[in-house]
Amino acid sequence: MNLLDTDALIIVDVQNDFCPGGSLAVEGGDQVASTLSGVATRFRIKGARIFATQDWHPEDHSSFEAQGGPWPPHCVQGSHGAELHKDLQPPVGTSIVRKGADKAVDAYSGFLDSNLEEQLRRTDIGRLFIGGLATDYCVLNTVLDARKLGFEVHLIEDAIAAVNVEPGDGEKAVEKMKEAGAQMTTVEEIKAA
Ligand code: VGL
Ligand code: ZN
Repeated sequence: MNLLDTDALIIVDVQNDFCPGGSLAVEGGDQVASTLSGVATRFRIKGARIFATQDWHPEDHSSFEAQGGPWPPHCVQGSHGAELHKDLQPPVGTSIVRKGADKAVDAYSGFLDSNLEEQLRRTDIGRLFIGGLATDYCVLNTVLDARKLGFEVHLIEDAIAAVNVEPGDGEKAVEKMKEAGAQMTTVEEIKAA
């Protein structure tokens, strides 16, 4: 595989609250942060675009337990938990995409309630390479929406980690992404590209 300057890397929700020590911690989230940092460097060298999404909720978001939702409070706008993990060092020129700001909508997909599609169309992006957190929620929904929108999608299968509310949720999500036509790639393949 050869990386092109019309490729884009989409780093999904690599934020403190989804990493060990955070309020909705995903096992291995911090490793995903440093792994994707290296991958992003590669994209930068190749002149490809890089996007990093952030879950970006108001304090009373409908997905929080106090509002009857399934999750503890997480990624509250402007909080430490909402910041990108320090081991993810997005190269200069990385575009930040915030979603989940609408109290009423749980925007698991980076394409929902954001301008990600518009940014990709404007710059004529062809292929999307996607990794981040969490496999079974925001990565899954971002990949499914990208496929619906007609993008060629490569899931970086060793740069994701799952919440696993039920054991096996992560694997099931990967199967769904494959069924939707996502191709699988690895960090090693990208670094060799
Ligand atoms: C996410 C649960 C709630 C995610 C976001 O980024 O995967 N999961 N909000
Ligand atoms: Zn959320």
